Amino acid sequence: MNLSFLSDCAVQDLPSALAERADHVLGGSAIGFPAGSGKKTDWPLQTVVTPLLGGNREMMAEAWLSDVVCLSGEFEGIRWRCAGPLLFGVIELDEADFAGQAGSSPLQEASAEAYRRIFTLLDAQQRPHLWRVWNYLSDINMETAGLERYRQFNIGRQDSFLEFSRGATGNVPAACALGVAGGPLSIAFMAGIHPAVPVENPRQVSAYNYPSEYGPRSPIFSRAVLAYLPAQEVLFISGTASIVGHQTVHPGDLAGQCRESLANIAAVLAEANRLACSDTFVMSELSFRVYIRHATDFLPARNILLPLIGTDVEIVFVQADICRHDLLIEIEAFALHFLGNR
Ligand code: 3EB
Repeated sequence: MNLSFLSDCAVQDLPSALAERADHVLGGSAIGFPAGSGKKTDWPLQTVVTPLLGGNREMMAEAWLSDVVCLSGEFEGIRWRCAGPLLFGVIELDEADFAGQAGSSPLQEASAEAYRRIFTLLDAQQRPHLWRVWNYLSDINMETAGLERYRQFNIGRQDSFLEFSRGATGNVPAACALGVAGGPLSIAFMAGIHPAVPVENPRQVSAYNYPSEYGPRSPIFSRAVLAYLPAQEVLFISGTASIVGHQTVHPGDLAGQCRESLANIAAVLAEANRLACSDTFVMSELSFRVYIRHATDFLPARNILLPLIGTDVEIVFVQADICRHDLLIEIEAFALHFLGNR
């Protein structure tokens, strides 16, 4: 089974881009503001309702494609598809459906429940290893009942990892966690039969070891993972920000944060290349998604990033809130290599 990626496609072009291969679509994401009816796909599609920056379109979509026909299913609100060793799914939970209790907010409960359902599905489908997770929630920096919502999410996420006896350190997926204006807790995930190889950043404390000043429970993600299909190596680089050690650096300085985020990606890339089996991964071949807190920072951020990354690269710019109030930008990336006959 081989994986491919359909990048940055105008949503209205999606049906024709995927014509004849709709049963080969593992899943995908659409970012922007849905125009008109918002037709439902029959494959898992994560819809992220937040402004796209810089394009002339309201919404764009990306999709993961398999060269074999996918199997589809639905489980406790998760829409999923499977192809070969891979499973991709999307779950959306409305916080209003969770009561919350003393010491546990509705968001914390929704987060724990979402991961519980994901782990239950992955175990049942025998693709237990999470490779990559995309988390979106509303008002991520808002404090309710004395705790920032991102920190509430982290409690729920960690609770479920522990409940399912999944380590909360070391072998954990690549991820991102961003804030959008409203809507449900939305989590997309890719998982496999085989565990991914975690990659950390020597310039940063591992997120799962952050000290308690960033919240009562640590975030659970690896800085990157290398994951394997029979003939391919996939590199997922997690959301990467202007953090050195465990501290935010260059607060209030967009240019500084852009450069530091890229220095972190370069460091993760070097670590990944130490472990990788295929040809060296280089910055200019990556597909990037850049999250920018203030839409007005788009042009200056692009003008700083493009000369450093390369002008002929795939980059989608999106407005989203970053999980620390002092972070202005976060960058994630991935690449897909064929394995040689070594
Ligand atoms: C950081 O390095 C920035 O909670 O899943 C990046 C990637 C960040 C993933 C997550 C958070 C997450 O801490 C924030």
